[in-house]
Amino acid sequence: MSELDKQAIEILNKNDRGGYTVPTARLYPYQWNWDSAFVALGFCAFDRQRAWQELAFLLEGQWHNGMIPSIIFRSDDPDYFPGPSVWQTQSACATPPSIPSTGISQPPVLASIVLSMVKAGNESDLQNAAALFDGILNWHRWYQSKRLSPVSGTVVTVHPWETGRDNCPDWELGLSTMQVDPQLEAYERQDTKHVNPQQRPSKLQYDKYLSMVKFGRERAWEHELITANGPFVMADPGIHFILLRANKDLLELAGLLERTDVVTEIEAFIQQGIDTTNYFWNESVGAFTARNVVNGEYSHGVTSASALCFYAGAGTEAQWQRTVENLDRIAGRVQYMLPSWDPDADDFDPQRYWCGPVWPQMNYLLSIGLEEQGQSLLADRIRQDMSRLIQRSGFWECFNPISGEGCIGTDFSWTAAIWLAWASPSKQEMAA
Ligand code: 9WN
Repeated sequence: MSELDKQAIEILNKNDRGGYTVPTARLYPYQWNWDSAFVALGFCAFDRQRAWQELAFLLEGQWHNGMIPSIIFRSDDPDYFPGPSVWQTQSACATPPSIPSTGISQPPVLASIVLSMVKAGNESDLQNAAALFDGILNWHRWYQSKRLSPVSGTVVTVHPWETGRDNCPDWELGLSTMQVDPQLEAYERQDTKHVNPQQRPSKLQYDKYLSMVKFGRERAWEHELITANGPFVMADPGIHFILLRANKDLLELAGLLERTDVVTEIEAFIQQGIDTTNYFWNESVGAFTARNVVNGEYSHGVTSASALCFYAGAGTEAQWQRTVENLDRIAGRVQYMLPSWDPDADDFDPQRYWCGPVWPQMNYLLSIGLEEQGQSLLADRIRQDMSRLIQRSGFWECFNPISGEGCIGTDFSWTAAIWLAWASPSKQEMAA
């Protein structure tokens, strides 16, 4: 075990709050949805029971309608804004969730991570997966019903925070067709007190994020209503491809668990995902990009989510070919792959959050997909670059793709987990 392997284990143990793990102390003091799924992969390297416990705690936050929220508020921590008193799920919802939370979700990587834990495990892992199966299926049902737009025919998102790629320039399209709520209450941000404000979203972006929260709260968090009439409705290739892959993996899991009763239903979800993939194809960019469902407008750059088409196994040969050409172009512009936003776009910023930095959990998903679809050179580069970034700078939230410096949060859980599960050279030797 290397020194960095030990450090990664220490970080996960340090961020453990007794059954669930915070992404990093102070800046993000709660349980986050997709963070926890990646964290479980990391725990698998040294404590499989703890890994399953992380996921069981995540499911505790599930709503009656199936949604697993983006953040579960087991306490009210003054270090984070907006906390439970802003989301008001307990007072606003007709049937409140058992634990206070946000009223939105996050990318559904859970089914895929559970499947990979089962494949690498034994009979007891299968039993743990069986206990989570219906919860995960109900979450996917929520996407396929409450987040399905009749306008685009795709699953959509109603808040940039729901995409996990919070202030990617993709979302400027949807932000530009909405107004800040004139009755928005005064508020005080906490994030900019913990980290460099230059690396975080702007004040105007926050005003709009909070206007969306106000809209949802005032509609009692009725998700169908928010999807139909919300101030921000966009189609995200990230959620689309992750959900499509998750449905395929859930189907495989159903097979392993002999759940024949749900096979036809999950197959229909997969077909729906395949049939709507073309909605995201942006011919002028040569990649799958986000779209504003309100007016059909396409985003103008290649993102790390664009390249998740390989992970989902979706798109045509020609679309994949053009995507690879774009990835090769980007590889020539940066030292470390894959930046979250196109380095040739005007609004590229290598230090600012989702406007450029490389994100460990994205590299993990991207590399799996590229490898599966025969793009080994790109898959290896993305994995080696992640490994080099952590060896150079440590366990940061994300990294500057040009200088390799770490950005935003330190001692970050998903970075430690991705290291242990996939990027560490000792892990790579074992896999070889
Ligand atoms: C809002 C926790 C989360 C990640 C997201 C990342 C960031 C939160 C924030 O941190 O979002 O959910 O306050 O900026 O964008 O992907 O899950 O690590």
